[in-house]
Amino acid sequence: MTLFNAAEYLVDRQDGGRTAVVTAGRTLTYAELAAEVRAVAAGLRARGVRPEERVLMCMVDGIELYTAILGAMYAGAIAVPCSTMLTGPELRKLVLDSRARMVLGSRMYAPAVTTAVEDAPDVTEVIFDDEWDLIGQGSLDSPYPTWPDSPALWLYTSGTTGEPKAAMHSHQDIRVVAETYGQQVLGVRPDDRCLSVAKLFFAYGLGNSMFFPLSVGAAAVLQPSRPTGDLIARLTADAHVTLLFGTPSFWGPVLASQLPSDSFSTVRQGISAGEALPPRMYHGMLDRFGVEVLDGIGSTELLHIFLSNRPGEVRPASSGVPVPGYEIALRDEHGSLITEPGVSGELYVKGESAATGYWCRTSASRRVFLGDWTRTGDTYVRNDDGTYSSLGRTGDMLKAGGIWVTPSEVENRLLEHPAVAEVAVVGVPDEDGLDRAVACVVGTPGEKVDEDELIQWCRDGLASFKRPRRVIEMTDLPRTATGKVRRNVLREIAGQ
Ligand code: 3SK
Repeated sequence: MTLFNAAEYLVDRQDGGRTAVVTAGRTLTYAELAAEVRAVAAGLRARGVRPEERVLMCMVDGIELYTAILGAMYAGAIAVPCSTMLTGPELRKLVLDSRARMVLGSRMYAPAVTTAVEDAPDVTEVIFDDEWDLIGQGSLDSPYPTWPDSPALWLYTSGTTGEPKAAMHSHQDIRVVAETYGQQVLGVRPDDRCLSVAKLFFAYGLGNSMFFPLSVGAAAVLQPSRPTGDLIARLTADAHVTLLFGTPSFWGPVLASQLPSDSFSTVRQGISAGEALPPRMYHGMLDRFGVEVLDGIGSTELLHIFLSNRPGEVRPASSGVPVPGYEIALRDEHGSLITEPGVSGELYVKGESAATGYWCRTSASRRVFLGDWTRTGDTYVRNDDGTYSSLGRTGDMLKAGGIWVTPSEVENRLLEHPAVAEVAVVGVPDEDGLDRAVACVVGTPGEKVDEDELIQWCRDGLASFKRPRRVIEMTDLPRTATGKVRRNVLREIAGQ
């Protein structure tokens, strides 16, 4: 069988003199990156990590994490980058579940990492980034002879509720996403500089900052901190960023900020995923900053975006059309295919980058991975022009007076009000067990959130039954590590 190693594919095919990774402290050319990846691969091997064993990482975005992911894959091991936002006990679940052989950590996460590995039976060693000499020395001259289907990468996902489970990706999945969405939709090219607000432990961030740029000889710009609008704008200008990857929870505050209109003048394309991009944000970024933001939807299970708008052809309030190489279907609650536009159903996707399943979660795998098709758990509708629009997570819809209401429709109306910076609408049962729409609102700085006014605003702009019955003002919306609103938490808060 033909051999294929994704790390070799990413670091070894480019002109060695080109810039590959830019950080505040160091910049690496492709030749330097390849040497560091070979060194880490040799170090992991020398310390006993065998092919297909798991190397779990809880590390800040930077050159060590970058080379750890690539080095593990180069050595034939499985890279398991984990969220740095987890507590020690949460991280421990992933260490035990993955049966990681080695754990790599950033020193700043030492308390969580130490709790996580205590008495973990399979962990033989923990190495922090300030001990990098332990694995960053030798050189593994050729990659482990992996096949396209060999396991390369596990990414833990828990959706917005649920227990974490590892979606298992093989080496070929990485090439597939780079050559479909990365190259055919974004048209990533050697002179691009990619900056992602989503970190490397998230599938979205990994594609944005590693798979797409390295697949064509472009550069990734990494930054370790919380991605505020000011910081990202400064970095965009300093590093001449051309592709800027965000989420609605980033674009919203950028629009609420005082940033000057030329803040993103080097950016040729903005990209958004994680949640549907409200049209107000699409228009705001275009009108104020001249940045067209392409909205798309992906998933950890498919590794990256499979449904997306196209540059120059954006239909606001939609996730666009299937990415080349992917097929989309909508199915009703009985699994029957929906063929007419305007009828909502669960989004299914078929594509070569689908995970092989969840590690040791047979029943969850059987529910989600159905032969060639993967269930996304998102409710979508096909528009007359062939684009698809999100109606939210299946299960987040609410019934008001017996009629289905889509939270995003009410949220988009509320976002048009100047006092509303962020909002999530959830259904909360009243004393009779009937759903009542509650709007959880984060106010625009300097504006007053007035419950009656916002309810009236919805009455004026929507069918009256869709209006929220209550408005709760909050300082922040609870979000997952990947920026999705945790609606289950909001339902609890609103139900108290
Ligand atoms: O949430 C998304 O839309 C997404 C996009 C790319 C990769 C992974 C995910 C979950």
